[in-house]
Amino acid sequence: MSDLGRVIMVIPTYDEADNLAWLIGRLRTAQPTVDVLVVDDNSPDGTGALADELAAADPAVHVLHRPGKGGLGAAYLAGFAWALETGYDVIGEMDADGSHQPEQLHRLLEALLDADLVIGSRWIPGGSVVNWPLRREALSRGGNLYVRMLLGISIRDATAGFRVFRRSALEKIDLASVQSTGYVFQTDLVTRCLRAGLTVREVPIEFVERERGDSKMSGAVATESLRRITRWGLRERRDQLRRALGRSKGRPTGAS
Ligand SMILES: Nc1nc2c(ncn2[C@@H]2O[C@H](COP(=O)(O)OP(=O)(O)OP(=O)(O)O)[C@@H](O)[C@H]2O)c(=O)[nH]1
Ligand SMILES: [Mg+2]
Repeated sequence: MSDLGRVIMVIPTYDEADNLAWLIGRLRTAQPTVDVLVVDDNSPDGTGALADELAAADPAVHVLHRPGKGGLGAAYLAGFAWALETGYDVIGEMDADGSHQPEQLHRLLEALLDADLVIGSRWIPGGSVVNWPLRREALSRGGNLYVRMLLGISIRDATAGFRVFRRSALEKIDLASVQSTGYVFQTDLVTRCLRAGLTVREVPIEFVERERGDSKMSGAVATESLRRITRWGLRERRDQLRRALGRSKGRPTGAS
C-alpha cells in the first residue's frame, strides 16, 4: 500500500495474553509493511510484558504502557497521539481478540484510497458475524439503529472497531475535545468525521467472536454509550429546530 504512506494499526489490550502473539503474528504475515502499536493498560495477566517481548523481536511492533484500565477510547486517544507524533500517514484500529481478521485489513486499506475513514462493517451486504448469540446480534443491530435514528447518520455499523483513518482526518476532528472513554468512542469519532465533511466508507467484514479471554464490555460501558448518544441526538435535534425557526444565534454548544 505504498500509495497510502506509512500505516500503523493501534491495538488496545486489557488481559489479552492468550491472544496477542497470535494476532500480531497474523497481522505481520498478512501485512508485512504495516506497523503495530499495542496500548496496554497495565493488564494484570502480563499482556504488557508480552507486548514488550514482541516489540524486542520485531522493530515494526511498538508498545505504549498506561498505568491502569482507563477504557477503550482513552487507550485509542493515547495511541493516536503517539502515532501522529511519530509521523504515520494512516492510523488504524483493531481488537486484540481476533474478532477483526488481519487477513481482511487489505479491504479497508484499498477503500481508503478514496476515503478519509474506512470502517469494517458487519451490517452491510457481505458483512457477517460468526459465533454470536442472537441476543448479541440484536443488541448491536438495535444499538446501530438507535445511533442512526438519533444522530441522523447513515452509517450501518457506527460502533465497529475495525477502522483505518488518514492522519488528515484525525487532525481535523479535534481529538483533544473527545471525552468518550468507553466503546462509545467509536460512534463519537465517526460522527465527528461526518460533521467535518470527511468521506466515510464502509466495507464488509466477517467478525469472529473471541475464542479466548473475557469480554471487557460492562454495564458502565453500555450506560455511557446510551447516555452520550441520547444527549448528542437531543442536541442535534434542538439545533435543527433552531435553524428551522431561524434563530440559530442562541447559546453556544459545548463539547460533552
Ligand atoms: N487498553 C485497553 N484496552 C481495552 C480496554 N477495554 C477493552 N480493551 C481492548 O479493546 C478490545 C475490544 O474489547 P473486547 O472485550 O473484545 O470487547 P468486545 O469485542 O465488545 O467484546 P467481546 O465480543 O466479548 O470480545 C480488546 O482488544 C480489549 O482488550 C481498556 O480499558 N483499555
Ligand atoms: Mg472482542
